[in-house]
Amino acid sequence: MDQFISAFLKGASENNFHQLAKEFLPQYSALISKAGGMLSPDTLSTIHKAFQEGKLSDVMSHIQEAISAAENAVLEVAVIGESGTGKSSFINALRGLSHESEESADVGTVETTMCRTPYQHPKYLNVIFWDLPGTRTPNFYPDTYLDKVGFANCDFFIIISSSRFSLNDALLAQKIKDAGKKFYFVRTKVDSDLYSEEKTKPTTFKKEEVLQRIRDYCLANLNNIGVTEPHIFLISNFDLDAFDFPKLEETLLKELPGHKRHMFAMLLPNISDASIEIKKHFLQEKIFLEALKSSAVSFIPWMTFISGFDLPQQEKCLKEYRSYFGLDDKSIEEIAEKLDTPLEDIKGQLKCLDFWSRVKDDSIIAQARSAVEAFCALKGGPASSVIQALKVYCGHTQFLNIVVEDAKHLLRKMETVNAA
Ligand SMILES: Nc1nc2c(ncn2[C@@H]2O[C@H](COP(=O)(O)OP(=O)(O)OP(=O)(O)O)[C@@H](O)[C@H]2O)c(=O)[nH]1
Ligand SMILES: [Mg+2]
Repeated sequence: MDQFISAFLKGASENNFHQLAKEFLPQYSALISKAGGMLSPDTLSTIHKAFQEGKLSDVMSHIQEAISAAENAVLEVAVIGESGTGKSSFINALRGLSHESEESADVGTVETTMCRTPYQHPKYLNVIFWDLPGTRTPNFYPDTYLDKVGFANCDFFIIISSSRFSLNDALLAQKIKDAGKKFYFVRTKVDSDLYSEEKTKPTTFKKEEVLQRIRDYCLANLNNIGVTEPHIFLISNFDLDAFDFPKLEETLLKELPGHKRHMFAMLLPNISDASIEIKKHFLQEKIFLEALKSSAVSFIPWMTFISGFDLPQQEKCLKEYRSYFGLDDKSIEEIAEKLDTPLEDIKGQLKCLDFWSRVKDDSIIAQARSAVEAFCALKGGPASSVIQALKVYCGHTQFLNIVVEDAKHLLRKMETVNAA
C-alpha cells in the first residue's frame, strides 16, 4: 500500500494517470478483500475513470464524499423474537455493554420487552438497535407488523429464537423480503444446549454433532414453514467469539451497502483477533483513501494546502483509535476490574497510552521522506505538501498498528482469565 501512495506521487508528477488508474483498482481490491470496503461499485468506477482522465480534483471530491457518507451513515437494526429468546442480550452484546451497565437493555427471565424500544449505540450515535416485541404475542399481525415498527428505516432484521422458529417468524421473513430488506435467523443459547447434552449424554457427547443437529433442525423447521435457503446463525450471547457470531458479522458486513459498512465494522466488539483485524482493515482503507485524496490535492494547482498532522491532531487521532478498539480510559478501567489487576499495571502495559513517546518517534517523518525521495528524487525534490501528505499517512498507520497491538494484548489477557 505504501508503494502505491509513493507510486502515486511519481505517477501524478509525471502525468502518468493511465498507469495510476491501472494500479488503483488492484491495490484497493487487495485492501478490502477481507470484508468489503466503503466505496460502492459505482463510486469505485467513477474514481477509476477520473484517474484515467487525470481529473485529480474529481478524484479528490469523490473520495471526500465517500468518506463523509461512511462517517455519517445511519444504521438501524431490528431485532425481533419471542419473549425470553435473548433479544436484549444480543443487543447489549452488539452495543458492547454488560447486562449490568446502566445503558443496557433490560435482560430477565420474565417478559421484559413489551413494546418496541430503540437503543442507541453508546459510541456511535447514528446506530440504533430496535428491540421489537415477539412474533408470538397476541398483538402480532404480519400484515401490519412491519409498518408498526417503522421498518422502512431498518437496514436489516435479525429474527431470534432460542428453540424453533414460529410460523409468524416465517410470515414476517416473507414480508421483510417483499419489502426488499434483508433478514437473518439467529438461534441463541446454543451454549446451554451443549451444556445439557453433555450433562445428559457424557459418553456420547460430541460438540460438533450437537451443533449440526441444531442447525439441521432449524433448517428443517424453517423449510417446513415455507422459508427456503435461510441464513441461520447459531450463537451464544455469553460467548460471542464461539459458534457462528463471527460468520454473522462477516455476512452482515458483506451484505450492507458500502457506505454503511465502515460504521458497522467500528461497532463490532473486540471478541477475537479476527474482529480486531476487520476493524483495522476498515481503518486502513480510510487512511489510504485520505492519503490518496491529500496526494491528489498536492498536484492540483492552487490547492496545495493540506491539513497537517500537528500535535492536537495526532492526539485526537490516537484517542479516536483507542476508542474504536475499546482502549478509551473508561474501557481500560473496566478491563482492569475484570482482570482484577491494578489499573496502573494495565496502563503500564499499553503502548498507546504513552503519547509523548509516540510523537517523539520521528520515524514517521523519516518514513515519509524516504518514501517520497525514493520516487520523486528525479523531479528535483518533492513538494513539502507531498511530504506532509505522506507524514499524515505514515502517522495514522503507526498509531493504528500500536492500538491494534495493544487491543490484541488485552484480548489475550481477557482470554486467559475467562479460561481459568
Ligand atoms: N445460556 C444462555 N442464556 C441466554 C442467552 N441469551 C440470553 N440468555 C438468557 O435468557 C434470558 C432472557 O434474555 P433476554 O435478553 O432478556 O431475552 P429477551 O428476548 O429480550 O426477552 P423479552 O424482553 O422478555 O422479550 C436471560 O436470563 C438471559 O441471561 C444465551 O445465548 N445463552
Ligand atoms: Mg428484552
